[in-house]
This record gives sequence, C-alpha cells and structure tokens, in this order.
Amino acid sequence: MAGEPQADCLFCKIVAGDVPATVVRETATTVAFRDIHPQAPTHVLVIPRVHYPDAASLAAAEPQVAADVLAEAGAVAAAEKADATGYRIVFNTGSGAGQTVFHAHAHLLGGRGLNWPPG
Ligand code: IU
Repeated sequence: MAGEPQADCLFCKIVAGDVPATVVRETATTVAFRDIHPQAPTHVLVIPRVHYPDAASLAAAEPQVAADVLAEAGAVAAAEKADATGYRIVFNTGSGAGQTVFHAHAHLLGGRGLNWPPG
C-alpha cells in the first residue's frame, strides 16, 4: 500500500536501519544521508520515511511530508555551508531522467559551481 514500507526498497531498508548509511540529519518524517557516489563536495539524499515512488506522488498524498523533505534539504545545505555559494535540489523522476531508486528522494548538491542546463 502507498506510504507503507516496501520489502524490496533499499531506502525503506535505510529508514529501518537494516542497511547502513552515513546519516547527517533525521526528523520524525525524514532521513538525510550521504550519497555513496557523490557528484559534488556536498551530496546528500533527503528521503521521507514513508514510501512513495517519486516526489510528485509523495506531494500528492502527503504534502506536509514533501514540504519537510524540502525544508530538510535547505537545513542540510546550511549545515554544510553549501548555502554560501548556492546549491541545487534535484528530484530525478523516471528512469529516463536518471531515477534508479524508486523511493522519493531529494538530491542536495553543493560545494562547487553547478552548470545549467544539467546533463
Ligand atoms: P537516483 O536519482 O534514483 O538516481 O538517485 C539514487 C541515488 O542513490 C544515487 O545517487 C546513488 O548513488 C544513491 N545510492 C546510495 O546513496 N546508496 C545506495 O546504497 C545506492 C544508491 I544502491
């Protein structure tokens, strides 16, 4: 059922503590941890504890939790001092856009110059 933990979901396992991650911040509704393949000096994933396959479906079903994810991305940027030079919050949605883990997550990228448009 939407919102419930999925047995085959890597990020649900991180939320449950069954798969290790380098957690930088936690709230009642979110977990933030370092990406294992960082694409910038700061590359942190912010995920909701609840399972939805992507950001839009999370926002449609649980808008407050989607807002929590965004607010936490900003809090991580501030904690990492990435807000001094600018940062990017990315929600890859669909395999054609590079989504590989189908549990909603924000990429918080910062600590270097970021080009536009992205690849
Ligand atoms: P994507 O937007 O779905 O492609 O992002 C998934 C990210 O999850 C990607 O950047 C991976 O490097 C990252 N990741 C991780 O941090 N830990 C893992 O065990 C796995 C993927 I698998």
